[in-house]
Amino acid sequence: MYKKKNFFLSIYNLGIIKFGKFTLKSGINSPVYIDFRPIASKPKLLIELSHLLLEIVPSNKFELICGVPYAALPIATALSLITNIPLIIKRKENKGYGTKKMIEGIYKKGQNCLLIEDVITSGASLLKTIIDIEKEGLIVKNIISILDREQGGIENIKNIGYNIQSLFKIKEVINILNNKNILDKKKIDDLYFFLKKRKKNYEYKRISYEEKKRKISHFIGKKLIDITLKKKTNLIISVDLIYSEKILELVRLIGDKVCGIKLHSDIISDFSFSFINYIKELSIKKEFLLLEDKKLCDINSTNYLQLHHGIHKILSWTDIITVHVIAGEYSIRNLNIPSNIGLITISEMSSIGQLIDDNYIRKVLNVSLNNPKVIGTVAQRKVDDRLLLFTPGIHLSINNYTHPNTAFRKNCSDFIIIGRGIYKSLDPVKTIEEYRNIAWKAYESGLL
Ligand code: 5BU
Repeated sequence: MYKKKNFFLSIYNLGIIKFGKFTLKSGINSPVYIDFRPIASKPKLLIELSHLLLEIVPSNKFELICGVPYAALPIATALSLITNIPLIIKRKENKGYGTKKMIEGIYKKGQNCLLIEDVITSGASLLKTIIDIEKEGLIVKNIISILDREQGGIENIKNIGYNIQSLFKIKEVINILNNKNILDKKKIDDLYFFLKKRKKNYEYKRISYEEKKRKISHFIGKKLIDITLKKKTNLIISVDLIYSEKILELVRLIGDKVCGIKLHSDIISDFSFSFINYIKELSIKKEFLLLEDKKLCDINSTNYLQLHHGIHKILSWTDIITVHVIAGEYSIRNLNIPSNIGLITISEMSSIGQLIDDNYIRKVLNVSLNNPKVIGTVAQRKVDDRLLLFTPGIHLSINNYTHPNTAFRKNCSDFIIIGRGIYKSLDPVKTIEEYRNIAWKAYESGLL
């Protein structure tokens, strides 16, 4: 214990804990930020840390070592050097060329790999590493995190069957600092308040539609929320059918239960403006908005032409249009979009193997927040509360899809987009009622 305490005080002096207001990778605000990277520059402390880790899991219990990138890499390297046990490296993203391997180094299927994480919060980054390591046929028998923020990450990882231990717990290190009179009372109170407030299993407290309506400024975003609250539905159905009569048939059946109907107008084989008149009429009668999933992605002048010309004339009927902003913020400026039409940017896609990374997402969120035409974004994670969050890739029973509970409670989504789950259902009316109940309850329980 003495060794541990002294070690902690030495690393604390390197500035690994900062107090203030921080937004964590997961989107939540925290009064404390912990960063183990400075230890990389202190070889003696790395060695000391390695010995402490070996007291938790001795070297005869593993054949390989891997650190969750990036902060745990030097720690894992030090452990490898003092034990002479080989290191493997997990990439954050694959190179996109060559072998496309996520794990680098020399290893054989069936080998037992010790995983090191620096700080565990929800366990999400750790889980990504576990998945990539297991894909290579390796076995993860033991995981050590240096510090547990006591926000449910350890339980999350244990719940899915892994043996994980932590060198320090946040409350333990607060005590160490407190006993040395290093922290003032306010900092300690803020920290305890924060730790108490965060729910178990790391589900965020989401904000209500009413509060969100106050945060956003675009008319069409507010209208979508009004419809949602009035009809008590946060479902947008993607009617990806290729004949207009089939689309209308389904929309007549389910229009009452949705806040939006999403179309890909360019897949409709018999697209016509009489179809548009019918669906527009339905959208007024049954009160839902129309979304055209155009995914504009070109330079500004081409985006302009695609919006204002061509056979679909989407600006003449849609309420919302989706856009990729890969061409940058100017690609969606001055497009002469009427004030009653909103844009939804695409920050992240739902497909397995999508090429978007964290940096790109951050940049899209910035572009979105700085363009008054943008009402929200598509993503598979929590984003800024000033944007409406739309989540596709939803299904109640298919594994690769996201469940509405995850979308609303964990990711704080505002609307889920469902396609095949409804239009391929043998009884779409019954199925949509099921989705609607589950999704509404998931939204409401996220508020608690
Ligand atoms: P599904 O049948 O529920 O998988 O249909 C989802 C719809 O949402 C479909 O029209 C896609 O084009 C659309 N989509 C998506 O699935 N994932 C994304 O990331 C984006 C759009 Br953006």
